[in-house]
Amino acid sequence: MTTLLCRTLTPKNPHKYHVFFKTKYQLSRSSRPSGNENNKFREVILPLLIICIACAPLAYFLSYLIADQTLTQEVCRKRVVGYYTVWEQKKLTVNQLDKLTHLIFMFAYLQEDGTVRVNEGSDTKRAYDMKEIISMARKSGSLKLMMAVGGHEATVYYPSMVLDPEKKKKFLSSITELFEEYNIDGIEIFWMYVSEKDKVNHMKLIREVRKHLTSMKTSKRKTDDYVLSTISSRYRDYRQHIYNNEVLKYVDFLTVQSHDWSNINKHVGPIAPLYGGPKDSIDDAMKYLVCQTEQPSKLNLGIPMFGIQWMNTSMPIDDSSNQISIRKKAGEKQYSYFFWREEEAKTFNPSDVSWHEKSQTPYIFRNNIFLSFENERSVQAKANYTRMKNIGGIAIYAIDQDDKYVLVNAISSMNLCSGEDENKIQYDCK
Ligand SMILES: *[C@@H]1O[C@H](CO)[C@@H](O)[C@H](O)[C@H]1NC(C)=O
Ligand SMILES: CC(=O)N[C@H]1CO[C@H](CO)[C@@H](O)[C@@H]1O
Repeated sequence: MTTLLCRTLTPKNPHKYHVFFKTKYQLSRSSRPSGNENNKFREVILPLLIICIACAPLAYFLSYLIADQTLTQEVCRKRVVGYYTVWEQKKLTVNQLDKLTHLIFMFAYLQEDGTVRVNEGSDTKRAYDMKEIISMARKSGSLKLMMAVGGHEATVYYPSMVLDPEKKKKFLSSITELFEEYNIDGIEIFWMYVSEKDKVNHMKLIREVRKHLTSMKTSKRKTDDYVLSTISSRYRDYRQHIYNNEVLKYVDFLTVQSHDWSNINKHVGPIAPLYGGPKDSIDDAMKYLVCQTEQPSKLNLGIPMFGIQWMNTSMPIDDSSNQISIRKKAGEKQYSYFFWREEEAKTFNPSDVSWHEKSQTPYIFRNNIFLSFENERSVQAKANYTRMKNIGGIAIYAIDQDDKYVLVNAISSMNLCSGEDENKIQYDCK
């Protein structure tokens, strides 16, 4: 009962509690009670004070417990970004959107002539279906809707667009149209593999797009800034082709795409290894970016929701390279994608799943086929990493590839908040 009383008197924020308590204590001291007042002090206020003092640690502990449970990602502003594809079949649910801070529709494709558009037909339908569901989810929260501008082939179109003033004009005006057509809050420049020679142009483009968004905001009399983000590869060969410090001045966040198509056929091993390998693990890429920019709060750790299987492989995984060996015949397709929940329903036997300690990922090896994917344990390891290393958030690639939302739920059940200053560096950068 007394606990309850004190509990109800205790504001949730422990700091406020201290202020509250101190003020009351000082008040009763400074009023210097005498005579009747003194008796009243002894009979009423003092016992109450003692009770409160006695149960303060308990109340504090309780409020700490409760605060810890209700501490949403929003409180500490950690991002949970979900990509949503045009090519999968699965529909969005409002429930699923509750767990996200940003939803990124991919793709609004960059065309050869510089224009950007959502493809006619099923892509456009999917975009409008998404808008319908989003309108409900947005009423309850602060979900931001974005579109990824580019596509996996845009690696070719971006470099030619940035060099051609006509194409660039079309690019910027079709971005304005995207905002009008789909009522989005922002865009992501999805230029996957920036080459060394495009390094300056890439940075200038990001700067120009930010400028464009700012003037759009002014002309539309919006109060909130539009969101701008971009991506980087975890591979050393590519991540060095971005002026990260410059780019971070203009973007709200940058996602490290931990899976990487450019290397999928070359490197056979865990698709998104947290540790291990020579210089290309997620840990290595994150450390590189954090140490270079000193802005961990602007980075996201990307987590792939799809799995890959490689044929004709042989074990073991070499920890020093994070790779396994593969026999190749010219022209032979060596890999395919799968979704592990689907696969699990058909052929997975939980006892077949092994754990690779170094990369912190699960795998199955059978009949010389190596299957790499994410499960609850590996996504929790990545969420834990995000918190321990004070990274700004997580990006799920893509939410419609996670059949039963098992992994999305596993991620959102984790507390990503470190409680540290948002740009506190948790790496030894020397
Ligand atoms: C979380 O990360 C820390 C340090 O990075 C590690 O020591 C700890 O074992 C991790 N916990 C889990 C549950 O993965
Ligand atoms: C080079 C090699 O061994 N190729 C084999 C890879 O796996 C497929 C499917 O199991 C075989 O058909 C190939 O001969």
